Amino acid sequence: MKLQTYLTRVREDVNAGLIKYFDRGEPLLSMLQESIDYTLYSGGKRVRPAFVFMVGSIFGVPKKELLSSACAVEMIHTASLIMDDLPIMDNSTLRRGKATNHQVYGQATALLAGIALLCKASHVVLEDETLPHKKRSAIAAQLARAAGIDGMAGGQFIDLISKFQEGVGYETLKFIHTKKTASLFITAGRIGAILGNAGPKDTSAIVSYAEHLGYAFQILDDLLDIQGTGKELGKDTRKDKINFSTLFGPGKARAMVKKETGAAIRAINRFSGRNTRLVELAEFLLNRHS
Ligand code: GRG
Repeated sequence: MKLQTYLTRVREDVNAGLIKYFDRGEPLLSMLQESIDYTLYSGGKRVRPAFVFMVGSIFGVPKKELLSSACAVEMIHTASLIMDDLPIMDNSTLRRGKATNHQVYGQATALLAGIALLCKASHVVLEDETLPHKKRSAIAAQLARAAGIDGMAGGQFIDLISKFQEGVGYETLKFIHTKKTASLFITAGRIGAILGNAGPKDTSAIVSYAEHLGYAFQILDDLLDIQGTGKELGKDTRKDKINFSTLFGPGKARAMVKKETGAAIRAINRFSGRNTRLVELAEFLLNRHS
């Protein structure tokens, strides 16, 4: 099966899961649910859930045991996009070619949609009856770590304050990218490894792949931001932000993306024969335009 077909199937499975996990039975909450669904179903690539499925399949985990985690990482990702776009953060008006959540539903509803998604992520895993309790709590701990101060919230904080600081360089950017973006990829990979009862060496190989991939992903995201148009990307472009491309130039940033993608692929050599999808995913992300 071609990667594009695989990703379409992941999107269908994840969309079905996301429908199932929200109750939608309370009319008083319909606007909050609408705000959640607005961003949840606005055309994301679903690469993080795809990564959960890919890692799970390396270790032979049945699809039904991966679904709650795949949906959970997408919920956290969606929450982070809604919050990232808020006026107090990046103040964006466009996301995936549509008005941002707060532009449509207002800031308070958008914030609550983000919080609800964030909490729902661990909720669905902790109540997943296909999984033993020990795995449920191990996965919930990973999700909480990815979202919190050790991950996305911490990375976003440094990203925001670095705009007002002198001398932001390579190390700070690496910190921001690893925390803000790679964390959720690392967690998605770790979860696949937990579900697959992977040993320490296999888990570190997956973590290393995810770290390099997530790092490359953010460098390219920023590069597309300065090179692409808002129309191509479907979001506001921010040419004033400090990142690899603005600091070292687009050529060096592109070279860095290639180098990190190569390192990601090398990290999973040990799964030779079972790693084709992960190699395809890394190459797909390297060649993406949005
Ligand atoms: C709510 C977990 C949480 C954290 C709060 C706002 C915030 C702190 C962190 C922001 C993190 C963030 C938005 C990082 C950028 C990651 C990134 C490059 C996103 C784009 O991912 P794609 O291209 O998006 O996969 P699609 O649209 O395909 O889903």
